[in-house]
Amino acid sequence: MSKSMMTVQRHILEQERAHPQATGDLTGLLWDLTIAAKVISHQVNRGGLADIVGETGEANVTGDLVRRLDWIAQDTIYRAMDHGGHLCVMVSEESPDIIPIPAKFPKGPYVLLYDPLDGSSNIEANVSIGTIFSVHRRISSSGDGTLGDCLRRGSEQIAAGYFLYGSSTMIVYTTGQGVYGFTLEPSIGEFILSHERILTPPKGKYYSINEGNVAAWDEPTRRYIEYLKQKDAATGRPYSLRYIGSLVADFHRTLLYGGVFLYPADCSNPQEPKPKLRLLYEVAPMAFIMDQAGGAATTGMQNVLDVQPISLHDRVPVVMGSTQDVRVYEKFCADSNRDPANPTRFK
Ligand code: AHM
Ligand code: MG
Repeated sequence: MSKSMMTVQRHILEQERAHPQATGDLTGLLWDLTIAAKVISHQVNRGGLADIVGETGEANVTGDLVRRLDWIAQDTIYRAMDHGGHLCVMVSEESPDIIPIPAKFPKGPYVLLYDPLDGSSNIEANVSIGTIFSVHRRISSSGDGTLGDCLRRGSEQIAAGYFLYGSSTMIVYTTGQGVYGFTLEPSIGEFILSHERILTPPKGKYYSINEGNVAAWDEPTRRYIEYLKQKDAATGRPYSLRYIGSLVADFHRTLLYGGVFLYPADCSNPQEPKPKLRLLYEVAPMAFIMDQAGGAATTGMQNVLDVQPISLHDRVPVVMGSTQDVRVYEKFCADSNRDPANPTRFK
């Protein structure tokens, strides 16, 4: 098969073959996920037509309004993943607790953590949204997966990726052997390799942040963004701002073009900084992908991949993208009075 016609299924299989001890479970679970994503993509594309857009009125675990497409995405992934025998437990943004595998189905060696439809506040404006996933190998020995199987550092991830429902539908994923992107060819319903071995430029020209929150930023973030607005020595121009407000879309652009994506904590009350993005199924998988593409991801004081979650829906500040740009941000933080013992707290 020529490279231009490499399907994601074939690619996942070939990546797993590089590990002679592999059981096929990871391949199976990623295949199942691509099927769920095709269903979600179909529903998202119909968003403006079908009566599926709008709020259900219920609040999800993190207090957001659950939109009907979120619920459809959640249900689609759950039903695609619960019976394959590859998983022992799941975690979703839409569910407060761990999601067990039903007793009637076999349990497998992996844990799946996911955000079924991130960026859903953009749905009605036809803006790109996405599904984010993270895979860990279980640490419990057998039977039902446990909370301990889920509360893991990003550095332990076996695989991570996202589906982007944009002008085309894509999957970008890594199993720790580089980052690859595949675009859905709707006429045949297959994801075809379109982005071979993605590498983020070491330094970028763009920054991506919700600048409306400037009054709530911590001081190093404020100084860093001011710095990016000065004339850059390499280009003779300041960095340009690009912000969609949809993590998968903002991350995807940053991954391909370089630069930095930032979501700092809200420090309106400096005693109680409030990050927004969730570690386990939003930030950690993106950090793994960025790392595999040669970029970096930091909380300001710590590599995102080293952060130990305390609970399922923990949130962390994050700055990720081109390594040189992230290192400069870290320098701004190191020069400030942040408490290194607790990177989400500020003195
Ligand atoms: P969600 O999980 O409720 O969709 O929220 C996460 C989204 C991200 O996609 C995006 O990066 C961020 O929230 C945008 O937040 P803001 O509107 O505060 O800029
Ligand atoms: Mg989300």
